[in-house]
Amino acid sequence: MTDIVICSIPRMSIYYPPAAPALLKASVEKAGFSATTIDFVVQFHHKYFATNLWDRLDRWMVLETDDPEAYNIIRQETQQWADQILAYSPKWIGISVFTFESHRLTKMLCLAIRKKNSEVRIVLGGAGISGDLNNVGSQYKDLGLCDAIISGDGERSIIELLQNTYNETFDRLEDLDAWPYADFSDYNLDDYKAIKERNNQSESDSKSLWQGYGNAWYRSDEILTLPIVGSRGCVRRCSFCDIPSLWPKYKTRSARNIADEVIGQYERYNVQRFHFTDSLINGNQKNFRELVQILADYRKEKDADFTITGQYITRNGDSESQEYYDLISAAGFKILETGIESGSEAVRWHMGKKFTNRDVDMLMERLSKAGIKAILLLIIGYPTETQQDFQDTIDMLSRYKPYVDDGTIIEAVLGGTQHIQPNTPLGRDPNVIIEKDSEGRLDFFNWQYKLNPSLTFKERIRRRIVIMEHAQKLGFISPTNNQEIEILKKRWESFKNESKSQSKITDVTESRTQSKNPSQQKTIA
Ligand code: B12
Ligand code: SF4
Repeated sequence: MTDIVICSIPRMSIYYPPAAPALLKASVEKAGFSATTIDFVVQFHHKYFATNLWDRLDRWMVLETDDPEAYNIIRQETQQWADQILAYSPKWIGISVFTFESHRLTKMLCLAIRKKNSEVRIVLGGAGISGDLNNVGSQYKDLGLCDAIISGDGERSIIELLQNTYNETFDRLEDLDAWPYADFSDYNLDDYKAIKERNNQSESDSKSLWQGYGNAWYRSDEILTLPIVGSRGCVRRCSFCDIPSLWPKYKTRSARNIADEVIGQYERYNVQRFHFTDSLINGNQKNFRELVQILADYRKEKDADFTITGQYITRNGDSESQEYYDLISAAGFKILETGIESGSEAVRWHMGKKFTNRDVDMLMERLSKAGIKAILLLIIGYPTETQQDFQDTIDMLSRYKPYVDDGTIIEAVLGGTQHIQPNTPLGRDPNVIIEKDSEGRLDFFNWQYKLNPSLTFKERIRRRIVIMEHAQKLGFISPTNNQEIEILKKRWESFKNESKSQSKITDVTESRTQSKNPSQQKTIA
C-alpha cells in the first residue's frame, strides 16, 4: 500500500532518468506520505528500441499515425503498466506527461487503469499538461479519464492533493532551496547505463535518429547521467519563446544548494555526467560563477571526474574572459547548448537575443581553447528572415567549419522551421497571421508575416532543406534531422490538402540521398 505511485511514460528520450517523479517523490515523502516512482519510458525503450517496431510506435505518438499494430501494442503495454501500478495498491496514481507527444498514450493508460480499478484516483501533471494550449488535461478530466490535474510546479500541489486541500491553482515555487533533492532510489540506475552497448546491437540505422537527441552517438558513451534542476524560468524574453509565459518569474537555487546536490549524487551513485534541465544555466551570472568555482574546487580536491551539460546563453564577450571559460571547464562543464538561432544580427535583435556575431565568435574561440563542446541551436524561417539574413546563417556555418573540424561544435540543431505559439510575443504580433487546419485548429507551423510576405511556408521548408545540405557538406551533425523533416512533411501534406488553389505545389520535403554516417542521414525512411 502506498499513497501515490508516480510514473513517467513515453515519449521521452532517455538520456537520463526522468526528473519529475524523483523530485515529487522526495517532496511527498518529506511531507510524511509514501510514494513509489515507476519509469515506463525506460521499460518501453528496453523492449522496443532497436527493433523494427520502434519507429512505428514513435510515429504513433508524434505523428498520430493511424496504425492498428502500433495501437494494439500500446494498448497491451498500457494494460501491463496498469497492473504494475495497481500492484502497489495506491490511493493515487500520478502520471507525468512530459510534452504533448504523450497525450495519446496518457489517454490509453488512464483507460487501462479505469477498466481495472474504478476506485483509485488519477492525477495528471507535467509540462504536457501545464503548457498545453488545447487544455488536454482539462478535457481528460471532463471525460472522467482522471480525477485531478496539477499544472505548474508539482511539489507543493501534490502534497496538498494528498492532504485533500488542493484547489487546482497553477503553482510556481518561490524558494527553490527549501525543497528536497531528487530521489532516484526507486530506479535501477543500471538501466540507464550501457546505452552504447544497446546501440551497437541495433538492427536498423534509423532508430537513433528518430529518437534523436538522447541517443546521439557521442552522448551514449557515458556511464550514467542524472538530471539536475537548478533554476526554473528564464531571464530573457525571446519573441518566439513560451518559457516566460509559463514561468513569469525566473527562480534559481543557490550555487551552494545546487553544488551539494551534484556532489551528493556523485558520491552516492558515481554519476559520470549531470545534465541541467534549466532553460539557461547561466541565467544568474553571479550564481553561476559561484557554482563553477565550488565545483572546480571540489573536482580538483577529490580528483572527481564527472562532467556536466546544459543550456547556456551567449553573453557579451567583452564582459567575459578565457580564464572564466577555463574555470567553467575545470568545473566539469563539457557540452553547452546555446541558442545562436541565426547568423543575422538583425534577426537576432528582433528575437531579443541581445548578443552580436562578435560575441558568438568570441564564445566559440574560448570554448575551443577551454576544451568545451558546443551544440548550436538554430531557427530557420524566423518571420523577419530575408534571403540575406538566411545567407548570413549559411555563411556563419561556413565560418565555423574549423570548430567542427577541431571537435568544438559537435552538433547543429536546425529545428523544424519557426513554429509560432500564441503565448509568445510573436503569437501576439498583429502582423503574424496563423492559418487554420482542416479541423479548424490553428496550425502554428503555417503562418504568414505581413511584413515579409515572400517567406511562405514552402519557402521556409526550402530554406530548411538548403541549410541542411550545406551543414552536412561542412560536416555538422544534426541527429534530429529525420524527425524534424518528417514532421514538416506531415505538415506540408496537410497544408497541400487544404490549399486547393495550390494543387500543383511540388513536394519540397521529398526524400534525399543518405549520408553514410547515420547521424547525418536526412532521408525520410
Ligand atoms: C530538458 C528538456 C528537454 C530535453 C530532455 C527531455 C527528457 N527526456 O528529459 C530534450 C532537448 C530532449 C527535449 C525535447 C523535447 N521537448 Co523539451 N524541454 C526540456 C525542458 C528545458 C526541461 C524539462 C525538465 O526536465 N524539467 C525539469 C522537470 C522536473 O520539470 P517537469 O518535467 O516540468 O516537472 C515539474 C512539473 O511539470 C510537475 N510535474 C511533472 N510531472 C508530474 C506528474 C504529476 C503527477 C504531477 C502532480 C506533477 C508533475 O512537477 C515537476 C516539478 O515541479 C523543458 C522546459 C522547462 N524549462 O521546463 C522543455 C519542454 C518540456 N519541452 C517541450 C517540448 C515540446 C519538447 C519536444 C516535443 C520538442 C520537439 N518538438 O521535439 C521534445 C520532446 C522530446 C522527448 N520526447 O523527450 C515543451 C513542452 C510543452 C508542451 N506542452 O508540450 C517544454 C515545456 C519547452 C517549451 N518551451 O514549451 N526537451
Ligand atoms: S529562447 Fe531560451 S533564452 Fe530565450 S526566453 Fe526562451 S528559454 Fe530564455
